[in-house]
Amino acid sequence: MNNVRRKQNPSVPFVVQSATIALILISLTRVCVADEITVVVPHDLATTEGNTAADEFTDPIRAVGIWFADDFPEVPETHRTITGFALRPDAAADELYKAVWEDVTWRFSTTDEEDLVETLSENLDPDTIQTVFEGSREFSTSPSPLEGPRPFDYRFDFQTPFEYHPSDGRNIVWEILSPKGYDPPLLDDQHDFGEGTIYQLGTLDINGDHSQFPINKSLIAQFTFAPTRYLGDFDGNTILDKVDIDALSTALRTEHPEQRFDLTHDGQVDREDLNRWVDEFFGTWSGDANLDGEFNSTDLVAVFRAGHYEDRLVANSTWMTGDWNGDAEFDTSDLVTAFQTGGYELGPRPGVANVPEPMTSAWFALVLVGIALRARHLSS
Ligand SMILES: [Ca+2]
Ligand SMILES: [Ca+2]
Ligand SMILES: [Ca+2]
Ligand SMILES: [Ca+2]
Repeated sequence: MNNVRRKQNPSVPFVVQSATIALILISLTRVCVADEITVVVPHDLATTEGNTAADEFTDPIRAVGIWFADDFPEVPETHRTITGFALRPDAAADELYKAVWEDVTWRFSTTDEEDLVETLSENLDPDTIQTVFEGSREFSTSPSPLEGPRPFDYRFDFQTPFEYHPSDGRNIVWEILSPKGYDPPLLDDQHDFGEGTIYQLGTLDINGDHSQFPINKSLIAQFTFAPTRYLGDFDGNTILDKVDIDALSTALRTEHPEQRFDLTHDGQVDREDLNRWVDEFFGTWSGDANLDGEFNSTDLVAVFRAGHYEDRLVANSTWMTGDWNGDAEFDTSDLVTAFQTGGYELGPRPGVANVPEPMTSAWFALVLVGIALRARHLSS
């Protein structure tokens, strides 16, 4: 299973060896986090102290809350990815806080509803629900400033980003599952909305579904929005690279793939998702094996040098060794995919408004012949 790579052929011409070395050196990545932005919800309480939410739970707890699309300030259309949020300790929390929450799960979804209903599960939309964090997390808070509200330092950084844009008009619903309970600091929340509405609710029975404590206040939160391409960072290392696209390709071939690989949000993980990663998130062409942002002869030399073209090893190929349609093989269908996309020797991918026409079939046939000849030369 692990030894699928072929041995290096010592008779490969020096020029190809150099190209292979160059491939390794110039492989690029896309950094995702450089232009994150943060926004406070509700925005009119960004610099104003709210009420006090005094809750302590040392029993198992399951809790749900809501934030409203209308309460978000303007967020650029290019930033549709929430990478985390932070809560603000209340000004009355005069002690520094430090604690570890063990084995917690946070889930996000969206809703068209104006408030919550007391059956917890009915608030989470099965079409949009996504686990954004699972595991243990340490929290600590900073000393209070002399004036004004405290910093947003009660941070919930996501492992899996959540695609959301307030201009779509849907509200956010979040859920926390904590089998060991937790002991938060006093949190700053927004003003009372009055009786009869529910903006947070929970139960001390983690498997239970009926609310024991509905609350008509919502927490003040600071959200972090990253560029949308952050959705394609599957290993969470803040860069897009071959690890991410290979993870997506593997998901394509998995019977029950994780929902985070559904980049088009259509309920399926398929070639459309691969295309979105390549075209929109990484911003390159199908065929760009070394992910340097261009599809050119360097990529073809590299993939034929790797020697996976129509080899007899099953499911042994990756993006860098010529599998550009996600079936784990490098064969003619990958070349068809890449050349029909039409990026060969066009340089870096332009903006989506300026996508060139696919290559004509005659020119395409000529290129394929050239590739076949080169493949034969390299393998001889
Ligand atoms: Ca990554
Ligand atoms: Ca999809
Ligand atoms: Ca390339
Ligand atoms: Ca393939």
